[in-house]
Amino acid sequence: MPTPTPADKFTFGLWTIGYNGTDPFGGPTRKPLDVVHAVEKLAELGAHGLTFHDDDLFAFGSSDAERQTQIDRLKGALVDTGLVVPMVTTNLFSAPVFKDGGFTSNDRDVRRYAIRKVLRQLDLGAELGAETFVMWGGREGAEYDSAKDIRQALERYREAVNFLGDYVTEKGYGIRFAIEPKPNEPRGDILLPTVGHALAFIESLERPELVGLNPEVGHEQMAGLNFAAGIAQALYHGKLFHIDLNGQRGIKYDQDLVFGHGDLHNAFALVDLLENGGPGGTPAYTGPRHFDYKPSRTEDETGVWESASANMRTYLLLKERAAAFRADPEVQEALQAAKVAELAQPTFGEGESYDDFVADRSAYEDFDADAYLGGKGFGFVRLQQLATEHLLGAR
Ligand code: GLT
Ligand code: MN
Ligand code: MN
Repeated sequence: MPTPTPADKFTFGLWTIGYNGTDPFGGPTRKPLDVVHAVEKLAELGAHGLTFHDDDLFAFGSSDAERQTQIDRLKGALVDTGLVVPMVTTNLFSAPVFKDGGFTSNDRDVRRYAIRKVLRQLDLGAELGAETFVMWGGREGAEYDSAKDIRQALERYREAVNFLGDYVTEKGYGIRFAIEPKPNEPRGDILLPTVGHALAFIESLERPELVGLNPEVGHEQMAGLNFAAGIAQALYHGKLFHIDLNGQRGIKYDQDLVFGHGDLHNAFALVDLLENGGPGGTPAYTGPRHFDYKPSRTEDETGVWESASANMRTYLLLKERAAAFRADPEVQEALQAAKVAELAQPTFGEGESYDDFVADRSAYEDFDADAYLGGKGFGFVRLQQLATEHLLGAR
């Protein structure tokens, strides 16, 4: 069984292991988790870092002194354990003031307050050496179409993110922003619901280079989308700034299961992509492997730490399986037969002109399109079966 070490760059949200089991139908099933204990346990399990919302560390409405006490306690635990804080984020969704969102609330005073709350957390993130600031806009959305002018909401979102980009630039903070899409929950419909929506939005910003994505496995899967494929597109656009790993079983409420406890095939494809860069590549992503899961409310504290370990173990097992898949000569042969590498070949020849192309009889006149009826199969199913057998440890 592989053992996690800090070199694996596994990180956890304080709100994940700290989830007390509250859901819309019942209250807590676990007692509050202290941050110092959380850091010590994560270090013991081999994690690299901790991430947190302001309100995870010091309750909403804390005095400056209470806030500082908690920051100092966290700092002490980080020094004692060597854990780092590579990412922070702001809670703009729990307090009643954010019931219609933060950056895009219809209420202008709320929007101004939300941005001030973010600035405080950016200052703290910079102080702790965070490189990424996640923006999950769970309350940025609506239940009713006539209640929200979506175009103006996006304009206010832009205004906020542009302002934050100016802020970190002028302060000289080494922080980039990562937008986390989600289709719904808690709002009926959330703004920037998928990776694709967020990518388009980012291009509309004044400093698009400062803004990327923090896609979450379950959130794309809630929209019925292929997470590994979405990650590949985020990488293609240079926008995979951070990642939230977890598990989800189909299109339903956000489950936040342990990584791999959902669509295991897609988790295998994802780890293969992150670690091996897809066919014939090198690691495609070098940032933190961040787990954003919820230990099920059925678990006691022992179960919390077992589930934290399970995330890391599953990731490492999939990494081993992906390496074995890549190294298998039969897989290499199946990839060849499936022409996977041929897709890297440009469709047009170097310097080929429109006239050259039209004059190429092999492209059309002499091309045997009929050969594809009953012949020229790609063997993709065989390839998928080989992946399945590696995933099952049968090869
Ligand atoms: C919340 C949400 C997560 C986000 C967190 C960051 S908070 O728990 O469900 O997906 O990543 O704000
Ligand atoms: Mn989630
Ligand atoms: Mn998340």
